[in-house]
Amino acid sequence: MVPTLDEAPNVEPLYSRLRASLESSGRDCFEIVFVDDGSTDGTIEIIKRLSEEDGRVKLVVRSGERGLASAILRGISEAGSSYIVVMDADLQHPPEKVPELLEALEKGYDIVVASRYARGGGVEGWSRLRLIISLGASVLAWILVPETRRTSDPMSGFFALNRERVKLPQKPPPGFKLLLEVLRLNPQARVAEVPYIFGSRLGGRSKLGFNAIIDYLIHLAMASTPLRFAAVGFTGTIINLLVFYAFLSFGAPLDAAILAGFEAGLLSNFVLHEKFTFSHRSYGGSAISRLAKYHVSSAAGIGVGFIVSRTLTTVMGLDPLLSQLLGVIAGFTANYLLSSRGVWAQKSG
Ligand SMILES: Nc1nc2c(ncn2[C@@H]2O[C@H](COP(=O)(O)OP(=O)(O)OP(=O)(O)O)[C@@H](O)[C@H]2O)c(=O)[nH]1
Ligand SMILES: [Mg+2]
Repeated sequence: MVPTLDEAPNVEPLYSRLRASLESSGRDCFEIVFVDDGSTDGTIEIIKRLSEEDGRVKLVVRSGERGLASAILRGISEAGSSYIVVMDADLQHPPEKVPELLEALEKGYDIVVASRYARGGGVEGWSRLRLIISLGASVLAWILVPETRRTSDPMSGFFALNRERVKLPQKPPPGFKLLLEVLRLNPQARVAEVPYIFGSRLGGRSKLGFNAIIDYLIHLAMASTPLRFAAVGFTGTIINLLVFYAFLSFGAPLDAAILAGFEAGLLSNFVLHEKFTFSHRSYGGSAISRLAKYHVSSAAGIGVGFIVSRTLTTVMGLDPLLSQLLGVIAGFTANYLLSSRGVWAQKSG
């Protein structure tokens, strides 16, 4: 499937090369779905003509809707087959690589990423600034969205997937990077890579602007399981303090107020982790057993935080406030790792 927006000089050469590459690999039975968001440069007319000449070319024109990720989702839903390849119209994604992507799907991989950063891949004609931005964006994804670590190029716009085995987002993520969302939603998926050289645009002009960077950062923040975990922890702390204060105001003993505050924060965190933080995973066991385990991981977090804070102050002579802060970070990390790998661990297979 190919999203298009003002790509008039490119669609015909793309069609010819794609067709030649598929046919010479022995694949006659395919469909090329173009999703256009109201091009005004004649793109639509060219694709219409191609579709009249070749029944395997299909055109969807959306009006009133825009956005690359949602256009791709629409294209996938319009396509008739289980094996889907997503690629740009401007020939930066070489059509000659498509058979390799399909072969990997045929071998049983669920997601195949055409990667600029795998051995043998690369980019052509990029300025130093664009290289730095792309590298920075990859590093951020690696840190914030661990599910992307299965590929060297989670921001690729050139990828293939088996629609029967891959869960797609209900709503399009903000911005350009649908693959990142697909990787996040399918932590169990088998991922393969095919290296390629990202060429220069054949014709037309780029739609990638500054807004794409902002959209990407918003997307990363929303897609990041550790950040979600931290945000939920923050709400839990507020609930803890509110319940603690309410208990004290009603004359409860201090110990009871402390424990009630912790338990209320923990329960609310638990519900939010189930419904929000880890909602994209399929995890095992009963809710009761997860709740019990979450008590253990939270207690372990407090224990680790206590030991770190205490050690830094007493043994290393660090400022107590700084030690306590580092203790909080260590405790948070311990709780996150135990929760993510124990309580809500993704079931394999
Ligand atoms: N349907 C649709 N297609 C879009 C939209 N924005 C971009 N595209 C298409 O998505 C593909 C990628 O856009 P590009 O502008 O080439 O982005 P890029 O490859 O990251 O940037 P360049 O290297 O500058 O070309 C192209 O085929 C565009 O025509 C959109 O809002 N709707
Ligand atoms: Mg491009």
